[in-house]
Formats: sequence, structure tokens, C-alpha cells
Amino acid sequence: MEEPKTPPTFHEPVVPQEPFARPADQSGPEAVSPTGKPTGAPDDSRSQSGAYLTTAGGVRLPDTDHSLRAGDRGPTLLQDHHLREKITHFDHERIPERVVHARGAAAHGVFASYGSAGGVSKAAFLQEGVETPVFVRFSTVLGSRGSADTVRDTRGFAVKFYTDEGTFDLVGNNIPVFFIQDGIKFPDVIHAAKPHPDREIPQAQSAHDTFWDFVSLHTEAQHHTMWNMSDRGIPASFRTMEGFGVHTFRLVAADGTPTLVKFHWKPKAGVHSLVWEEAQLAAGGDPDFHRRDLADAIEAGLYPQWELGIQTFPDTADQTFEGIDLLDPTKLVPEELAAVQPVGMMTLTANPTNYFAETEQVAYHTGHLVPGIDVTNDPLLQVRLFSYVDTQLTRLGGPNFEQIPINRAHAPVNDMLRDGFHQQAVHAGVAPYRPNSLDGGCPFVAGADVGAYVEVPERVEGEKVRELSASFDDHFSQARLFYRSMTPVEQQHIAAAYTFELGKCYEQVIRERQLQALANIDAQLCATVATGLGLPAPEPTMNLDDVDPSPALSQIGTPFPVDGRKIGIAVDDASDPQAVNGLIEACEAVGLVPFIVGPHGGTVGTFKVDRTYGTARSFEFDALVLGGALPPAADAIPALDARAAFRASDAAASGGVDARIIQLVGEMWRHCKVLGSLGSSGQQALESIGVDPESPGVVNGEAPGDVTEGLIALLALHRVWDRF
Ligand code: HDE
Repeated sequence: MEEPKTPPTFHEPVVPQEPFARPADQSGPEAVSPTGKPTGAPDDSRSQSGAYLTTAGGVRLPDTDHSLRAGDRGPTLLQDHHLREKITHFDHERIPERVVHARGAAAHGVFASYGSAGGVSKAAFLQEGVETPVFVRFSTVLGSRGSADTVRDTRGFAVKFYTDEGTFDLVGNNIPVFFIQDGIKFPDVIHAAKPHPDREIPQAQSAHDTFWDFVSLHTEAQHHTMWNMSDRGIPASFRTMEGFGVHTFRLVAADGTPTLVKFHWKPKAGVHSLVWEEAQLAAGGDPDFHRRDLADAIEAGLYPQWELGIQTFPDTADQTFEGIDLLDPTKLVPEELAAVQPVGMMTLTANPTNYFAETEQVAYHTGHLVPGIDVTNDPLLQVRLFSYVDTQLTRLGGPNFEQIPINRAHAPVNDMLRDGFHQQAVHAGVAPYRPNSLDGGCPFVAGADVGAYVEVPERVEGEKVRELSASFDDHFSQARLFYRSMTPVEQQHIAAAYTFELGKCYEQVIRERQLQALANIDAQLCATVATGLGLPAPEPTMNLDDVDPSPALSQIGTPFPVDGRKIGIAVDDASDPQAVNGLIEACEAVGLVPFIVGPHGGTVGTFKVDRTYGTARSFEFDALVLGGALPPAADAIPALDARAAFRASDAAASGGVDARIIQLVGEMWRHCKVLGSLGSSGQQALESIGVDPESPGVVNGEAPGDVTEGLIALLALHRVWDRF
């Protein structure tokens, strides 16, 4: 799939030439005008062009390395307009990062509707066979723009659909519930979760006092917190995350019939997570781990896919389903009670061309709704409807952010909004007001019959109060439902995460208070965490009602396709080229992505080295195959590397496998990843490191095909949980 690239030359080119064409995996926003009309220009028409450097005004420049000075040892002249333009623009290159979800990565794609939602929603993009361009941004919530990808956190999953009827944004998360029931508390939860205001630490973490102070006092946050402490808080990649609209929305059919729905994105690659040690290693070894994975997959043509599904509920007066209040965003509806019905497939096909222009400047908004999709009175959603426009005024510098190329609608815009900073449209006419006669009465208002957005005429009455209905009072039963739906290994991860995070708090009373909340969720979980913290496990302060587990909430046990899984193949200078080449081909034939791990950079025999013994760590691979004896490489530093090795004492006795390979195998083993060997020297190396070739999750083969067959079977289940 890889496009031929123009390789850079060693010496700086001196002959003027047109800029290189954009790589095939990149795509800019559609070339529509600020008023939503297709311009017909190619979508790269906004990129800079021409062989020569110019000023912002397009005048060619002879020099940009020397300021204009009075003599070569004299002062700089104020008249140097190029210097001033260059520095002034640079001084203003940064815009405020997002208050939350500052760190993100995005991609272009397409949503293809199955038409199965056509009966419950009149939205044009949900009708059969309709294809709609999308721009999707994934993010962490807490960290600043430069923070690491693999921290324990919720992930944003925001999708902009550029539909023919205007823009629809589904601004969701990878966790189906939220910390707070009423949006007025959003500043509180975020202030508590962000770094401490005095020292501004810790970065991108919830493992600190203020977070646990808040969630232990504010117990409606316990359900979301439980998800964060689970494997969902450390996804393996964006490609393997589920997405959720969180709130209950309202779909409207062509005849006006409303249906309440919850939106789900199901990844075709399956739902997978990192283990905690991998997440920690990746935060240092490759802080851009998720961002890189997404971009690499798209560049390689391994287009990530998610199926959009809906759970539907009758729009009854109490807006409650099986006793679950659908307006309470701290509650989910188990899939066993309401199946997720597939309505379309989203495929991400292109990387952005420019991070700032697209990923940074994209502005999602929960109020971007199209006919056929309406909101409910969920008190969290209601506040979001205000916040998303308001925040862009500061972040994107004024009211015309909808005109930035990535935000432009792909439907005609005729809004009577005028002027303001950065106005890019050249509006004709004299009457941006209604009623008017000077512009012939334009623009006219539409009726529902010609595509107007008409709110569902819901009857509303009540007293003005600052309170929620009593049905929102249960803060623990769904946290228990989630915990009890996990497999034992997932439960162990949850207990370990609570123990780690609470162990990082300074104030004992905060730990004790959170233990009290755990006691009200599950006695066994509470006891395990209490043991780790060295504190007594408190008694619950309420009856712990039994819950029916929802197996659909567990990530373990379901086989998924293995396309795009990464296989490390460790080789040395004596590895059998035929066998290794055969393995590379066999991997590629079944959609696995092989990485050669060599003793040094460059090439080893006939193989191009992707990682060296010194740079490879477990988090980069789903499986590792030893393709040789792997003796210590020329740059091995025995004293240093052996200390890091697993079973280092055996390393010398083993006949000398490079200590960094021993370390890598040790990590892969601990992380329950598939291990393998190719040929007898590979198997010998594995055995000498201490891996029993007969143990679960180990594949040995003389022929490459035997190895890949074993890999596929094991990788379908992601990890070898039964190793321990
Ligand atoms: Fe957001 N949220 N949010 N949020 N949110 C923002 O908008 C806000 C909430 C979510 O990739 C901000 O443009 C309030 C729930 C995502 O650009 C801001 C409340 C969910 C993104 C904002 C919530 C989300 C944001 C910051 C409580 C999941 C990133 C910058 C009422 C369903 C979108 C911006 C992107 C971003 C406000 C709660 C998801 C400040 C007030 C619940 C994925 O407007």
C-alpha cells in the first residue's frame, strides 16, 4: 500500500522546484467556501504553493536568514518588514489549548449508513446507502497538549458528520457514563482532576489527592471512576476503543414519532487495552503511542472501522427503561436488556494534512444537530449545549470559527450572522435581517417539509428548582454491576488500579473515605484494596442489592480479527534469511504487521531493521518471535543490560542471548503476550531464556506458515490470560 516517497537528499537542494505532492495517506478538509458551497477546487488548494519563498503578501524574498542591518556589525533596522512580519507572526502562533481534551489525534473518513435507522430517524445521513464524510478526533481528557497518550484517563471520541442537511456532531467518550449528573458541576470535577493548582502536578493523572477527595465525597462519580480504574482507562489503541454518546438522545421519524436512543461505536478490531506496566513504559518510550498507531495504520492502508449502533427505548412519560432513569448520565443500559442495533459503518481513510489547521482547530458542538436527531432533558447534556460554542470564542479567537476550513458545513450556509474577527465570507446583499424587502425577503424560513430543524414539541412544566429527581440518588448499584460483570483478571486489574491511585494520595482520610465508597460497591474489592493500602476494610453503610451481571461489559473472551496486529521478529546476523523472509510474507498475507528487531540499525542480511535490541519494548508488539540464537550484539553493555534482564543470572549460563532480548521476552511474558520461535536456534534461545515452549501462548515452528497459524489463533483473543 505504501506510496513511493521522494527521498530527502544528503545536501541541501539548491535548484528551485515546486513543493512535493502531499503523501497519499493525507487529506485536507473538503474545499467548501465559508458559506458551505463546494468551490470545485482540489482539496489541497489551500496549501502553500510555488517554488519561491514569499512574504504573507506573496512578494518573493531574497533572504530569510539575515535581518536588515546598518552594516554587518551594526544595529538592526526597524524598516525590516520581513523580519517584523516573521517574528510577529511567530509570537502569536499558539492558541489556548482546550480546557479539557487538549491532547488529541484525528483522521478523516466516511460513514456509510445501512439504512436500518431510517424507520426511527428521518436524518438523511441515516438512510440506506448514504455516505457521509466525517472527521473524528480522539483525545485524553486531563493532560495538556504535550502529555503522554497512555495515561489512565477517559478518552474523547468526537465525530463530525458533514451531512447534506448540515453538520451533526456526536461528541462522545470511550466510557458510557459520566462523573456528574448536572453540568453545573463540570468545573468542580475538572478542577479536582487537573494538576494541583499550587505545584501543577501531577500531569495527566487522577492519582492524586484532589481527584480522590472529590470523587469520594461526590459519590455519583463512583461508576465512572470504576470504569477509569478498569482496563478501559488504558486502551491499547484508539482503533480498539468503544465509543459512546453517553446521554440519551431522541430520534425523530418522518411521521414525527420520537424514540429515545443511546449511541454506541463498536470497533471492528475488538475492544482491547494495555496492561498497566505497558502503559507506563509507553508513556516514556513512546509518549505518542496512540497518535502514532492511528496515523501508521491509515498510512499503511489498514483503515480503522467502527460500527455505529443504537439502543432504542420507547419515549415514555417517565423516560425510564427497566427501572433505569434514561436522563441520568451516570447510568448505562446493559446490552442484555436492550441490544445494540447496527445502523452504519465508519471507516477512517486519511490522515490530516496539518495538525493545527485540522486537529487543533476542529470545533465540535453538541448543538450541531440535524433534523431527525434531538436532545433530551439530561441535565448534563443541557449544559453542554451552551459550553461548546462559548469555549471556541476564546480558543479560536472570535465568533467565526465555523468558517475555519475543517469546521465548514458541507451544506449551504445562509445564517444572517455578520462581521466579527476573521470573517472569511464575502456576503452579498444589503439585508441580513428579517423581515426585509430589499433582498427580496431572503433568506426565507423553512418548514419541516423542506428540511427545517423543528424541536420535538415536548410538553414541559414544573416549579423552578435546583434539584434532581429522586431516581438519580442511586450512586453505587451500577458501579457494582460493572465490577461484577468483569472476569477475575479484569477484577484484579481494577483492584490494583485503585490501590496504586489511592496509594499516591497523601491524606489518609481520603483513602479511608474512598474505601467506604468501595465498601458500598463490593466487599471483596474493598477488602483487596484495603489490604494493599494497609488499612481496615470498612463495613458498608447500606444494603448491597444483588445485580445481574452484564457479560457484554467485559473485554475478555470474544475473538476478534487480527488484522493490523504487530509482530516483532527478532533476528541476528546468522538468522536464516529464507525462513525469516517466509515469516514476513506469511504475516503480511494474513494482515499481520511484521517488525524486524535487529542487533543494530540499517540492515541485517537482507532485512531492513525496524527496531533494534536497544529500542524495542514490549508495548510495541502483540507477539514476539525469536528468529535466531540472538547472541549479544556489538553494542551490548553487559553490566548495564544484564541488570535489566529477566532471569539475569541465567543469561550467562544460557549460552548468551543478548540481555536486552531477555528483558524484552520477560516483558512480553509478564504482559501475557504471545511468544514464538522460528527454527531450532530460535527455540533454543527461547528455552535458554527460561520459556517453556510447551506453555500456553507459545508458538514454535520450523515453517513460517506454522508460526503464523499459531499466532492468529492466539492473537484473536488478544492476550494469553491463562499463562498465570
Ligand atoms: Fe465536553 N467539553 N463537556 N464532555 N468534551 C469540551 O469543548 C463540557 C462531557 C467531550 O475533540 C470542551 O471544544 C461541559 C461529556 C469531548 O475537540 C468544553 C460538560 C462528554 C471533547 C467541554 C462536558 C464530553 C470535549 C473543551 C458537562 C462525553 C473534545 C474544548 C456539562 C459524552 C472534543 C471544546 C474535541 C470538549 C465542556 C461533559 C466529551 C469546555 C461543560 C459528558 C470528546 O466546551
